[in-house]
Amino acid sequence: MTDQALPLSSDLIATHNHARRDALRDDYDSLGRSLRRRGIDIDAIAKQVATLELALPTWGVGVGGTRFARFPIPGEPTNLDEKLDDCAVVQQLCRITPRVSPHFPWDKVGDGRALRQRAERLGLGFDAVNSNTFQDTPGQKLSYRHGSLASTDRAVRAQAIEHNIECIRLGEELGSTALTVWIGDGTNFPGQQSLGASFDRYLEALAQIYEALPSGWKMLLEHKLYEPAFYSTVLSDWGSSILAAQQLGPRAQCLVDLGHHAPSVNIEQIVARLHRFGKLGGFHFNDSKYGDDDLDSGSINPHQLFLVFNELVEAEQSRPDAFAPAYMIDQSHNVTDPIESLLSSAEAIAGAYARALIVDRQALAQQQQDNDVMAAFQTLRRAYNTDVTPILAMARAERSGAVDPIAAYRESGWRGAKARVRRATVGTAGIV
Ligand SMILES: [Mn+2]
Repeated sequence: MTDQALPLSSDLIATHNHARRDALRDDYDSLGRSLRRRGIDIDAIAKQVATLELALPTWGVGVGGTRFARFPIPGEPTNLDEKLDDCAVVQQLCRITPRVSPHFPWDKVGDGRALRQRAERLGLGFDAVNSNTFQDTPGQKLSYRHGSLASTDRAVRAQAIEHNIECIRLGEELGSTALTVWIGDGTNFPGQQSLGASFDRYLEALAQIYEALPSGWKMLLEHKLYEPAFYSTVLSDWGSSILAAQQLGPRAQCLVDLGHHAPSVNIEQIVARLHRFGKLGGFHFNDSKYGDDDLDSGSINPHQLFLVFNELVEAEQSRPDAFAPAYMIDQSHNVTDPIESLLSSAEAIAGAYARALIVDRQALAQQQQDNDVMAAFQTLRRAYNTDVTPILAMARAERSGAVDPIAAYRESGWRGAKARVRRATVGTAGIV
C-alpha cells in the first residue's frame, strides 16, 4: 500500500464536521425514527449508500465549453497531474468517487505505472479507459473526417482499431479493466453512406478490438442519437447497441449515457431491458433539458434520476451476481467551478440511490401483482419525497468525508491557492 498524500488537510475536514456534528446527529436520528416506522433501518441504508462508486472523467475537472466558446477560470488544471489532484479533492470530500476514467490520447503519458502509483498516493484508482477516434490528433497519419471504425477506408479503420488496442494496453498499466468506445461516425446527408454497410464495417472493426481484450476486461459500447453527425449515427440507439454487443460476445456490453437519447425516451425502461439480457455494462450520469446538454446530474430532472436508480436497485437486488455496471459522471461544466459541480452531482446521484433503496419493494411487487395502481405509485412517491440528506452526510462523515462538501471545499481555498501556481489556460472555442 502506497503512503497516501491527500490534497486537503484532514484537520480542515475534521473541523468542518465538528461544527456540524450535533445538528447532523439530530437530523439523522429524527429521519431514522421516521424510517423505522416504515420498517426501514437507516443505518443499513447509509451503509449501502457508502458502497456507491462513481468514476470521475479526467476531462470533467476542467472547465468545459460549448461550440461557441470556453471561459476558463483561474486555477483550473492544465495537465493530467493537476487533474488528478482535483479528482482527489472531490474524492476526499464526498468519498464515493474513488476512480478516474482517462481519455486517450488526451491523457497519454509516457509511464503508465508511475501514473498509477501517483494516483494511488492520492487515494485514486483508474476506471474504464476511453478511446478517441472522433477527432484528429496532431501527428496522426490518417484523418477521421469521414469516420473511424466505420470508415469506408480500410486503412483508416485499421488505424482506429490500433488506437483502441493501444488504449487497452495503456489501461492495463493503469489497472483498468474496461474500454469504453464511443465514435462520432455517421452522416449529415441522406445517401452519404450506406446505413447497412457502415454498421457492418463498425461491427467488423469492433470484433478485432474485442479479440484484443485481456482476460477480465469488458468492452462498453456507448450509443448516441446524434451529434456530431446530424442525419444518421452508426451506433445511434440502445437497439443498435445491444445488437452489436450480442454479436460480439459476453464481454461486450452497453453503456447508457443519460443525454444520448431522443427527448422523452423512457431511459429507466432501457435500463431494465439491458439488465434483463445481461448487457447493462455502464452508465454515464448527467442531465439535460433539450438534447445532449451535459448539465449537472439531477439539476433538471431529479425524478428521472430516481426512476433510473429505482431500476438499477431492482436489478442489483434481483440478480446481484450479474450486476456490476461501471458508473461515471459525464458532464461539461461551463459556468461553475468543476469541483463544485462534481460534488453537487455526486450528492444528487447518491441521493437518487438512497431514495431507490428505501422503496418498499415487497409492497410494490404485491401492489403491481394486484394492479393497485395508485398504491404502487404512492410507494415510489413516498420514497422519492423522503429527504435523504442526513443519510448522505452521515455516510460521508463516517468515512472522513465532509458533512457539507461544497462548503468545506470553499473553506479550503483550494481554487484560489491553485490560481497562484497553475498557469492560465486559454479560452478556445468548441471544446468539451
Ligand atoms: Mn458519455
